[in-house]
Amino acid sequence: MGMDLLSLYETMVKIRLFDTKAEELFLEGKIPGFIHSYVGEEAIATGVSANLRPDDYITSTHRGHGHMIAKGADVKKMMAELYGKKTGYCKGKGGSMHIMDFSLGVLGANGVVGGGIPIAVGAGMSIKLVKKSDQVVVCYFGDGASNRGTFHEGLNWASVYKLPVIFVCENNMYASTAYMPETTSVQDISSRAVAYNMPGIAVDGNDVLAVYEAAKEAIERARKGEGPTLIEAKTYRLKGHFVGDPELYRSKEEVKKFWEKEPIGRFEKLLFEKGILTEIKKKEIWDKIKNEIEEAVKFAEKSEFPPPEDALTDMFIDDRKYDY
Ligand SMILES: Cc1ncc(C[n+]2csc(CCOP(=O)(O)OP(=O)(O)O)c2C)c(N)n1
Repeated sequence: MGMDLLSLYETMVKIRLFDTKAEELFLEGKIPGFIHSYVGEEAIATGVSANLRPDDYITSTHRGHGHMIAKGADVKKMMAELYGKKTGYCKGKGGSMHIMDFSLGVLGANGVVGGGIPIAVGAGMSIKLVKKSDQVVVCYFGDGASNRGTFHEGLNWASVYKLPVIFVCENNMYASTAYMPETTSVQDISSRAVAYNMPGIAVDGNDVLAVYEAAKEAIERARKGEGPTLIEAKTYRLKGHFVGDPELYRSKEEVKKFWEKEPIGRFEKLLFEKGILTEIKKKEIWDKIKNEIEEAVKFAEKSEFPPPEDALTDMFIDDRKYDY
């Protein structure tokens, strides 16, 4: 991708509008399962992905729509997947939390907290030992996941083998109802990198350019074979843990305070100051993307559900054909 400021802005707006629409559709009862909104965290996936090549990999989480969109996903196929339709990325059998597409380098979103970490480390091993290429893997996870064993084991392994993995902790201050300072032994999750002998960088996760710069450096190191980095992007979860969350664990005032720091409005201000964005251009961009999302909804609604007899297809692979 690269750092074209307007394209960073467009990506953030697309993520915002996709998740805002998904929330609306879920509340109307059109989408089954769960929706975990990425609203407020758009700068992270956008800033990171702008440094990635199409052949680089990512692993994602239950809050992964933004990761997919930033990696270049088609919102039509994403929306169809949320609806559980045959035309979706996983033929409707993955849903919001399990979208994947190997052709985009998306090794999977994951409903298991911290579940993407060993997958990313495994992909790092394959790049280093089998493919011997300069691809990298970005591994997204939350502050809650950084308290799981997979995080500690994964970082240790990646460091020992100097794997090209960039661990991106999206610290949005909450792990469902748990407030991060009450559940986590350190103030900065990035400081945990010391224990695994890798650089640890804390960055303002609501500043897309700061994220871009931190990711650029980490990705360049990884491509050169200098090993993994832990980036902690400090942000805030502006919506409930899932759509429908009564949010009894935090005050409305706290949420309101963080809305004032949300990443899109903040970046917009800079773009206006630089004369890159005007009111007309802004409206044009929002209208274009709104239209794209509306088209995606129409596509999803028109598509068919997978037939019941397909329930067990695509669930398992015949691994006898692989030579390990
Ligand atoms: C192994 C595991 N434990 C618990 C859960 C239930 N759960 C789902 S999301 C979540 C919180 C995750 O918090 P965090 O990693 O900070 O990500 P965030 O939701 O803030 O993006 C929990 C505990 C789960 N899905 N998997």
